[in-house]
Amino acid sequence: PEAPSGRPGPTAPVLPPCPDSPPGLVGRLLIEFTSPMPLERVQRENPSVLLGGRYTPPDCTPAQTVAVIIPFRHREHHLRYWLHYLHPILRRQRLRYGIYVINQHGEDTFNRAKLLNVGFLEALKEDATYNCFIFSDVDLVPMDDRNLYRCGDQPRHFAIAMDKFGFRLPYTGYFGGVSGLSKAQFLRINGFPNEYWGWGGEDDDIFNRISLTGMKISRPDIRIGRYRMIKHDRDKHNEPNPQRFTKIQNTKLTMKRDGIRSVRYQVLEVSRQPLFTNITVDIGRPP
Ligand code: UDH
Ligand code: NGS
Repeated sequence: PEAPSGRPGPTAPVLPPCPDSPPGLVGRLLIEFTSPMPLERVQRENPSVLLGGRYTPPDCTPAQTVAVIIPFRHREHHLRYWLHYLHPILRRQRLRYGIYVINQHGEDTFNRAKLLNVGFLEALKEDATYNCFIFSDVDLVPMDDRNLYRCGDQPRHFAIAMDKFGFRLPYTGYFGGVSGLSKAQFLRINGFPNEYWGWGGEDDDIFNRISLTGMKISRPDIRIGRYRMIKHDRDKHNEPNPQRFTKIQNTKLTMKRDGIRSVRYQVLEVSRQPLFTNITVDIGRPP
């Protein structure tokens, strides 16, 4: 029913805007990857997450809608830890969000940045209101819930103090691991490159795109941007790409033709799981 004012009545209360600093954050977290993490347990412990890994705060209206995009192949046990740790954190951060796992079909060479482009487009097909995109590796878990997974007026780099780098940036222009761009920022750089097959360089190309369009990376405090990475061996079919060094020299030329406006792929399956949406995609193979 509608109230006389024309606003929604008592059955649809208008919630206040979510606060800039969410109450109930706990700060530094204990993160470990030793005890096994069955998916059934993670599902049981996150009953407020809706099908497909969607969540909306019950007590306030968030300013943004956040799509979390995870590039993926054969990392099921990492994903279980990621979901176990991240869902409660994102809830405490009072985010309206959805989790999209972009699963590369087949055994051809892995292509992280192209999968992230697919995630951007497919998330928007699911919900056109997404206006903030967080791109996260599946093996990175923040150690502090004050590292807010939101977008700002500049592209954001979240994973700035990883355990494997001694809790420092490995180099000033590092933009790997976990990053976030608003929809407008992402479109302004023509998205991410599609032509980095195998390991390395694609994050540096993204950094170049951001710099070349006159934007600046924003980062959290070094004490807050801490991460644990799940230790793992090198994956099959993701060998270091020997072309990466020359490619990152040419971003200025290639970013106009290679990006979100030119990405070609075929979605094979969209499966809404209790804690995430799994999108299996054929992205082709290197030329
Ligand atoms: N990814 C997959 N499956 C793969 C390859 C990559 O899911 O087969 C995803 C995953 O989200 C991963 C991300 O892409 O977190 C980045 O790839 P990566 O984890 O291979 O990159 P990283 O730098 O490791 O973490 C490189 C190999 C390190 C070997 C270390 C040996 N001790
Ligand atoms: C740089 C890579 C990046 C990579 C970073 C950290 O050298 O893609 O190392 O790598 N750039 C090039 O290869 C051009 S890591 O230590 O995580 O394996 O993200």
